[in-house]
Amino acid sequence: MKINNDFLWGGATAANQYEGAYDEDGKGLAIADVITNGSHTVGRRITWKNPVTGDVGTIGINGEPLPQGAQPAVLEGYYYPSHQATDFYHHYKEDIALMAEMGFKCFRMSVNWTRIFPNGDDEVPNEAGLRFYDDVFDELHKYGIEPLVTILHFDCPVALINKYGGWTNRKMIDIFHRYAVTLLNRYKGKVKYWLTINEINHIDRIPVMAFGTLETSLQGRAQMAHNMFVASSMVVKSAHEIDPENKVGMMLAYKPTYPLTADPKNQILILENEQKIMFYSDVMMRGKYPEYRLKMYEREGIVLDSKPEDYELIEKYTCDFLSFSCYGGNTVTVDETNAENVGGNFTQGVKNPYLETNAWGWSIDPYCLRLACNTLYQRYQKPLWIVENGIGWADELVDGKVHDNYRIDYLQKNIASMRDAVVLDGVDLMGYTMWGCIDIVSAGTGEMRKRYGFIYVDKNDDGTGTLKRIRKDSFYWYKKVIASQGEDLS
Ligand code: BGP
Repeated sequence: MKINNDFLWGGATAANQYEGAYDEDGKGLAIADVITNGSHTVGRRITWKNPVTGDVGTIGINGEPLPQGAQPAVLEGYYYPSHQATDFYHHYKEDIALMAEMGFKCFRMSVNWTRIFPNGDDEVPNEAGLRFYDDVFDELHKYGIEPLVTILHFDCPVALINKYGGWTNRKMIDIFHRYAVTLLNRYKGKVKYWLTINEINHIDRIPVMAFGTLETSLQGRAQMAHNMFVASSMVVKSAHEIDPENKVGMMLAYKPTYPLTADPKNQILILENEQKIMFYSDVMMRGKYPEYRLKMYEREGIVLDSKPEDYELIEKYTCDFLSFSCYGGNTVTVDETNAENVGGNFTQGVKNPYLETNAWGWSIDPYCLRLACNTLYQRYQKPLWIVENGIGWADELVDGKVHDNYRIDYLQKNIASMRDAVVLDGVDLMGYTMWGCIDIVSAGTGEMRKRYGFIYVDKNDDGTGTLKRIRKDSFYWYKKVIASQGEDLS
């Protein structure tokens, strides 16, 4: 079974986890630049300073608000993985050549907002930042690789947090739109696939880390979501006006959810969990707030600061396609008595007795992609794109080689499941970009040892390492998969 010729095979990354050069060539400070390293057991922290009192401190990344008067800041004595990351900024030519060698048809990356507008809302963009991405896109096109660009991936200029409190403020709508239009104009003809906001539903889990906000209450998060919906619709509108070739996608963190037992209460729990996630795609793909969400707002006394034009924009400018991340299924139960908790992509579930997990508790699920593709395609009937899937593993470099057969095994199962969705079920799937195609910093833990790549990067959790790039066994395997259009998974 083969996948169609025009299918976009490739890999995915994000600027805050890959680029480094956090203060070079005029780049401003972003939220990712003030997030410390952590591990599976020790959470990452956001460091802050109160410029008036001089107090300093940290908060967790799971929705804890910043104290009154505190501003995200780089402090002495902490290690910040984004500052160098795996240094795409100085290695992009070498890295893109390796991606081309694997046969990539596309490469998902994000733009660092603060490379373009150091304070988020500067009068003129930073030419050095714009030029860097010009060079990257030119390099990709040299090899016939199509860029897929995420405009906002776990990013927010710190200056905007300090000035406006972040996305709860309606001012962010126009500021973000202006940033996006700058990219759309500058890279017209070079980029035609865009994603507005990475994993927008993480507003509910990590609003400070992912989007930079001071207000994390339910009301605050509802307002953030609304402002982002309006901003994203404005970007869709402008993208189509600037170049009719442009295709703009939304990006959802999605995973199928399984009930641990046949207790119907588990099914209700799943229904409610799905509503929390699909609220975001319902608005961005169907163009209106779903009834279940409006009812919830009514019950909770949530009132949005909105204008009638917002709803017109949301309705008229839905996304062209839906992209999503999916690493494995999530298992839930109302009765947690004998259930073992496991992690996931910023989610928490229980151990599924039928599924293995990696060292970080993420499930290895041979069916998740077929299930996810079908659920989302049936609901929206719009093209889909799997933009994140993969497995984190503490790879070992032995005699200059990495034998990552566990990664090959995971990908064999996942790609077969994706192929079933396309070939057996007829899902309209635009592409597949394996997450972290080259080793980058883990978003969840800030570690280097949680590696996803086909390409190993010699860099350790403490920041040491030569940054040398080394092909893993999976590199040669993926090359074969792409060359055979997904037929040869052996
Ligand atoms: C998603 C993010 C990515 C990425 C991935 C893997 O939530 O969009 O940025 O990091 O998860 O997660 P982690 O790096 O925590 O293993």
